[in-house]
Amino acid sequence: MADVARMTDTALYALPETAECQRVAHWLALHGWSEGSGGNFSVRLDALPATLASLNEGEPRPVPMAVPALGRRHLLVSGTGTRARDIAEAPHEGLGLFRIAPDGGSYTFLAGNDRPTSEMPSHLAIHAALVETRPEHRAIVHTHPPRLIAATHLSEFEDGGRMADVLLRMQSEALLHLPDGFAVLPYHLPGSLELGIASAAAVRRCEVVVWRYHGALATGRSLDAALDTLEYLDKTAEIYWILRSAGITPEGIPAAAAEQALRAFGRWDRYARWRPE
Ligand code: 2HA
Ligand code: ZN
Repeated sequence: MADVARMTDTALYALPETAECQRVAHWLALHGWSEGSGGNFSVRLDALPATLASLNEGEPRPVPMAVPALGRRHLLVSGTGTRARDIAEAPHEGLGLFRIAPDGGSYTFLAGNDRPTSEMPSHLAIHAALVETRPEHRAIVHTHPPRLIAATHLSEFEDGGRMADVLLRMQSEALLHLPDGFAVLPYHLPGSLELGIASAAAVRRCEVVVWRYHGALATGRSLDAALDTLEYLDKTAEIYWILRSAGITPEGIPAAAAEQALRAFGRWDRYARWRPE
């Protein structure tokens, strides 16, 4: 038994995605965004090495909403109650590997930590939406960047489109990286299916979803890419609060300059689709 467990851990360690999880968990902790056991992440794997693919599966666990788009696929998921800083050091203890049933109605545990994140409903719903809308996005990072969360408390940002426009016009690179803007969801119960359904609908339109009074999530080709995106966005919130703390209400990049930059990079149409009047 101990030998099987050791072999499984070794196979889990050998996955390139595990190294990615370690790297990103380390940075989430360093940023101070994933405090304690806050935040979670997952990567979708379409194929597994034989050592992992042939493992005995645990009992099927029903999913709160069927996700047929994920049938037969695998998710490497951070575990509930796990710390990012611990996953960085001992990924086999914090990460779990799960297989979705062919009909998308349940999943089974394969290896690692058998208790997935409390936000599993969101991860499942979002991955299902990604398979249909941009299958190259295999990763989801959810974390709690404080400057961004603080901005969701402002009554002037009750309109999420306005919040996205004001923040993204704090810095040219952020605007160019996120021409689709970001969605801001009303407050939902953490871990709820409602939060998952609303998030999955939002990721069909853009790569970042801000959960009001809670945190943010990004999708990406890799966990590193999703973290990059959150870093670009967090930088805008940092600039915004530096100025507000100095008593200045920033006007942001002038509209004409923003348009010029977006047109120069062929991204104007994507921004024009959602920007507030
Ligand atoms: O994992 O961040 O949203 C703890 C959370 C729940
Ligand atoms: Zn959270």
